[in-house]
Amino acid sequence: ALLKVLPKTVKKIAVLDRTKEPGSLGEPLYLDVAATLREAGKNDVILTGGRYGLGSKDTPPSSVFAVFTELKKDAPKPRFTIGIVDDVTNLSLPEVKPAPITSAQGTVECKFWGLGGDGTVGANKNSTKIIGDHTDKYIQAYFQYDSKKTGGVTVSHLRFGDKPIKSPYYINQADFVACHNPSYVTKGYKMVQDVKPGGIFMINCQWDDKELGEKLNAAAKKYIADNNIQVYTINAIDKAIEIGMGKRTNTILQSAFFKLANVMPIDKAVQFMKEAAKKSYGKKGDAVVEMNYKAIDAGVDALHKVEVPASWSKPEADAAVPALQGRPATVKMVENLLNPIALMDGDSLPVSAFVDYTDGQFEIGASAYEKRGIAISVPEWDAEKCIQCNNCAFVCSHATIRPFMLSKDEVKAAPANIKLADTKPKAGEYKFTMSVSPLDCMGCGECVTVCPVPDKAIKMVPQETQVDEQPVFDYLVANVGKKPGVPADTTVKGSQFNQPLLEFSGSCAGCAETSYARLITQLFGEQMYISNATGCSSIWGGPAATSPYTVNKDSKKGPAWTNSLFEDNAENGFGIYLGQNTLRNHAIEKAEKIAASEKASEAYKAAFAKFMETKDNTKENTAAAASLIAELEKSAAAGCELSKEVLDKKQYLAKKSVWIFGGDGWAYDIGFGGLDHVLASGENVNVMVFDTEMYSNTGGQASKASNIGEVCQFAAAGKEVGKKSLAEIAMSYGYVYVAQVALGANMAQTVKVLAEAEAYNGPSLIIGYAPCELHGVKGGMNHCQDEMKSAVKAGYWNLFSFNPALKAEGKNPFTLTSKPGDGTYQNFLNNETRYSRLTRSFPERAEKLFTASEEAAQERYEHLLKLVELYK
Ligand SMILES: Cc1ncc(C[n+]2csc(CCOP(=O)(O)OP(=O)(O)O)c2C)c(N)n1
Ligand code: SF4
Ligand code: SF4
Repeated sequence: ALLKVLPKTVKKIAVLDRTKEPGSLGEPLYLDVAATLREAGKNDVILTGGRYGLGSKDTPPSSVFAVFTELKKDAPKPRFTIGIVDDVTNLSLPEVKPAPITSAQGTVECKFWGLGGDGTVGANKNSTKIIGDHTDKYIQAYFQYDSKKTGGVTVSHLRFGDKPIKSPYYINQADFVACHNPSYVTKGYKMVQDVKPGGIFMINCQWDDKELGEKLNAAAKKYIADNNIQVYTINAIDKAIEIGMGKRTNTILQSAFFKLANVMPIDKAVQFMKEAAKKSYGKKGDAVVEMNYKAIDAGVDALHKVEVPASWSKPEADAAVPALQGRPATVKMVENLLNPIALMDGDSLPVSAFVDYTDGQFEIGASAYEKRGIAISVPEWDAEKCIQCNNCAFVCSHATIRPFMLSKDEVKAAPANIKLADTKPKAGEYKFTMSVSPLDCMGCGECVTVCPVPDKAIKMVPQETQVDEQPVFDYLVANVGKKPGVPADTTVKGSQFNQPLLEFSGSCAGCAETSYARLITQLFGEQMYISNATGCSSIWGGPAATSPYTVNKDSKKGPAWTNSLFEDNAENGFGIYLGQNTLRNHAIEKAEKIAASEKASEAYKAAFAKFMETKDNTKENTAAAASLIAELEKSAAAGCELSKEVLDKKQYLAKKSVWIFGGDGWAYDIGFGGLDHVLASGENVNVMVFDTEMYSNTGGQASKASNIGEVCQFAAAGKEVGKKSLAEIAMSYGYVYVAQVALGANMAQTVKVLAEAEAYNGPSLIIGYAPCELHGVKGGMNHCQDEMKSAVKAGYWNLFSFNPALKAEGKNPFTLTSKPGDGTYQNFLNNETRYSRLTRSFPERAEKLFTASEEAAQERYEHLLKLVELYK
C-alpha cells in the first residue's frame, strides 16, 4: 500500500512514530518503511525516523514544519524528536513558536481556562452542541487537564468554522481566550500570550481596572499593549451569588463568550442557551430554570471593556520573588520543575531539567510550595468558641487546618496576629491555636460540618480576608512541634498534634481517601514505605515534582512512596517488605554477633537488648535503633569492622511500617489475586483500601465493591448483584487483621483500628468507606463526613474489626461496632445521584433494586451478629 501511494519522484521520507523502542534500530513504522523501500529496491531514498507525541505531547504545525525544514537539508538527522527541547541528546528539531496558523480561513479559535469541577468544560460542551445543532458550522473541541483531580486546571480548546477543521492539535493562536478563575492571573499563567494580535482576552474577576493592572504581571501587560489585545472583565462571581447560583459561574461565562466571540448573533445564542437550560433543568422546577435565564442574561450585560493604559507597553518590572526556604534538594526541584509545571508551562522544560531524576526518584515535600490559592472561601477559627476537640483537623483532606500548642517563647516569636486560647479543659503551660493555610485550602468546608460546637467554632469566609493567616500557618509548621502531655496518638485529639506527612495533595476538595491517608502518616509516617496501586491515590499521591508526601520537620524523615502497576501493587509492596526485612535481618544478625562478643561494651549490650525487645514495635523501635546506632558508631570508631558493616545498612535497622494503598478497583477486582496471595503469606504488611465503590480515577466504572442498584459506568441500569465481602474473605484465614472503618462515622474507631492493625505482627487489611465526588452527594463533598455517618446509621456500611491478637489472648477477635440500620436506608440511597438517577431513568427497576439492596444490608448485618457469636 505504501508503494502504491508513494510518488515516483520521492527523494526523502521522514517517518513519525508515536512510540519509543529502547534498544531497537528504529521505531516500528520506520522499520516497516525501511524494509518496504529496501525490498522495492528504492535504496536511493533518504529515510529518517522521528518520535512525536510521547507523554501526551502536542504536535502543533511548528513541529511538522520543523520536520520539513530538516528534510530540506542535504544530510537530515537520521533520528530525531519533535515537540520537546532535547538538549541532552540534541535529537530534537528546532521549532519556530508560536506555530503558524494553518487552520482554514474564517475558523474562530477559542480557549477557556477553567478550574476542574467549575462547569467550564460542561458549558463548553454545551456551547458546541448549541452551535452544532443550530448552525451549519464545523466544530472541534479538545479538553486538556492537569494531573489534579477536581480543582485542577482545565483548558478547553474550541474551534468553529464554515470550512472543515483539520487541526488535530491544541490552539496556541486564539481569537478569544477566557480566564474563568482569577487566581490564574495572580499566579501568572501564560494565557493572554495565546491571543492573536487584536483578539479578545476575557477575565472573570471581582477587580476594577486599577486592581486588574496590579494583578497582571509585566509580561502579560506588555503583550496586551503590544498586540492590541481587547481585554474584558466580568464579575461572574458576585453575579452568581446574587442570582442564587452560589459558586456556579459557568452559565454566566458561557453567555459572555457568545456575546464576545461572535460565533452567531447574540440574540439567537441567548435563545438557544435558554432552550437548553429549560431542557436540562425543567424537571427541577421553574425557579431553577428562571435562575439560569437570569445567569444567561447577566453574561451578556455584565461585561466590562477595560481601557488598556498606554503605560502597559512599558510596564514596571514584577516584584522580585523571595528565595524559597526548605530542604535544598526539594527547593531545587521546585524551582526547576514544579514551578513551570504548576504554571501549566511544563512542556517548555528542556530534557536537561530532568537529568537529576532519570531513575524516576523525585524529592518529597514539593506540594507545600504550590500554594494554589483556589478556594473561594476558607475556614476562620474562633479561639473562644473552640472546645479543642481537633475534629476539624482529623477530617481535613488536605491537612490545611492544624492544631498547635505553643510555649511562651514560641508565642513571642509568632506573627503578632496569631489567635491563641488557653488549653482546654484546663489552662496549662502552653497556648492552643488552630491554624489554617488559606492558600492550600480547597474550600470544601468539611471542618465546619464536623465542628461539634452548636453555633460552630469555624466558619467559611472569603479567602482574601484570610491572607494574614498564611504567615502564621507557615511559622507554626516550620517551628512548632508536639508538646509533652498531649493525649495519645491513638486518640482523635492526640493524633492531630502529629505533623501530617501527606499535605496539600491534588485530590478533590473533601475527598475521603486523603483524609485516611493523611491520618495514617500522622501515626506512622516517618517509618512508612508505601506501595500505591494505580488509581486516584496514585494521582493525588504521586504526580512527579508536586509530591504531597513530606518529611517531619525535625527528623527530616517521611514516607518512601512508590507506584508500580495497577495489577501488581500488593506483590510490589510485599517485595518491598521482603527486601527491607532481609536487609534488616542481616544487619540484626551482625549486631547480635557484636553483642555476643567479649569486646562489646555494657552500653552496647543494653542498647542491643532494648532494640530486640522493641523489634516489632514501630514507634518504640525507632528510638531503640537510634541508640543502637550511636553505640555502633562508637565501636566502629574503635575499629570494629562488623560494626562498620552494620552501619552500612543502618537505615534498615529501625522497624519499618509497610503499607499497601489502593482503591476498590484494585483490591476487589484487578489486584485481588495478588492481594489474596500477600495476605495469605502471614507477613507483617498493612493494606489500606480506599473503598469508593467504583473505579473513581477513570470516571466511575463498576467494581465488585459497587452495591446493588448503584449506577456506574458498565452498570447504567444499576448494578444487579451485591457487593463482595472482601473483609470476610480475608477473615477466613484467621491470622489476618481485618477491619471496616468510616472516618466520619466513627473517628475513634478509625484511629484505634489503624493503630491495632499496624501493631499486629502479621498482615492487616483495613477497608475504609470513602464517599467520592463521583457519588454525587447532595450538597457536595462538604458533606463527605456526614455521608459516612449516614451510611453507617442506615446500615449501608458496617464498622467492625477482626483482631487475631485477641484470639491469642482467648478473647473474641471479632468486634461489631456499628448498630443495625435505623430505617433511613432509602433516604441514604436517594441522597446520592449514583443511586437516585436510577429512579429517573428506570423508576420501577430502581424500586426493585433499592429494596433488594436494603434487604441484602439487613441480611449482612444479621450475618455479622452471628459472627460475633461464632467467634466467641
Ligand atoms: C491493568 C490496568 N487496567 C486498567 C488501568 C486503568 N486504570 C487506572 S486507575 C483505574 C481505576 C482505579 O480504581 P480504584 O482501584 O477503585 O481506585 P480509585 O481511583 O477509586 O481510588 C483504572 C481502571 C490500569 N492502569 N491498569
Ligand atoms: S472542630 Fe470545632 S471545636 Fe473542634 S477543634 Fe475544630 S474548631 Fe475547635
Ligand atoms: S476518590 Fe473521588 S473524591 Fe477522591 S480524588 Fe478520586 S475522584 Fe476525587
